[in-house]
Amino acid sequence: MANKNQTLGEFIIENQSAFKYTSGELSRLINSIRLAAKVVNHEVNKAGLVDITGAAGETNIQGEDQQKLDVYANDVFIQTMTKRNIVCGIASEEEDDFIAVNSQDENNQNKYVVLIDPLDGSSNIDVNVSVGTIFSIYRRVTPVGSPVTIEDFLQKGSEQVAAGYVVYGTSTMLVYTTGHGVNGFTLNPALGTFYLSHPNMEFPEDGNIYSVNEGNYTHFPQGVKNYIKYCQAEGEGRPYTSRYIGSLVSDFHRNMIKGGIYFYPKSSKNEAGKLRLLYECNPMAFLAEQANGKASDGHMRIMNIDPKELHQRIPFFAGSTKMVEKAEEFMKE
Ligand code: AHM
Ligand code: MG
Repeated sequence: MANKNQTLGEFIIENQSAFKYTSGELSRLINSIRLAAKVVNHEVNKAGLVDITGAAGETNIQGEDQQKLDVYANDVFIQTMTKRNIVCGIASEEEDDFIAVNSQDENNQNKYVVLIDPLDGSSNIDVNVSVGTIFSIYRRVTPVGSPVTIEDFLQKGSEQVAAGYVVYGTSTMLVYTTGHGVNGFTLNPALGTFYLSHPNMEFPEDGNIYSVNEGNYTHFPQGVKNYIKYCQAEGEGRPYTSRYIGSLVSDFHRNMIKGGIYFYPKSSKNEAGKLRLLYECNPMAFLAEQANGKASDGHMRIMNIDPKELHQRIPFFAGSTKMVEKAEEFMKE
């Protein structure tokens, strides 16, 4: 049972026995994500102070290479996981191809691959608006001791073993699931420790917040336009209120606490929407379902979609179950 004020470290140990495969490998992996998140958090917090938000490839006054924070976060997560030798493969939104981590070594018994969006919503960094990290963990499907292949990464979301996000916001939180509900931990920056602050997070079944980039309105399919008009019309609990940060993690996080729907539909500008199935939609869908919510592409369950390529994009609707179902009704028309 989740105790408030437990540290994330204590929580991981205590819940290890709840996993089907209890070699401790998944616990070590989540621990390394926790560590990398703290490093990235430290850097994100300094973003306004140092000249770190400059373009990648520039050199700062000390002669150090400047990195954009998204490049920095990518390096931190990849290095933390590869140096500790706890995964056999990593795919990142920032990398063209997946990275094999000693996967051909017979002594490498690591079973997990991680897919990660190291810094999502990075266009918000320069203006001090919250950003996030999203991660998704699968068991490899190819045999241990052989090189990882694309099949290990192109798995349906329903095969996820764990998923989560870090939101670098007014406070920094790590929220994750291993398929037994969703728990949220808040970082105490003075101690560098995450504490369980939000046990058993759940989307309210219904809500009154809709989050979409309405600047794309004229390019949306008719079903989406009609749904937006429905959100704005008088009715039971309506008009809804519109909230859009433009940072998926933050919009999703708020909607999970307050009740709402986030959607990034396809448009005449983006045939498949904008968000990536593997790095963004699947992990958020796993969290949504584990928190009693729902995630769909407007027609079908996100986690049932068979991925075709690493950087595949997909329309995305996620949030309070009744709201997502309502949006799907409009999409059918
Ligand atoms: P990114 O991975 O390039 O940061 O893009 C993903 C982000 C999401 O966090 C956010 O919800 C969306 O893009 C905002 O897009 P837009 O500016 O088109 O509304
Ligand atoms: Mg992203």
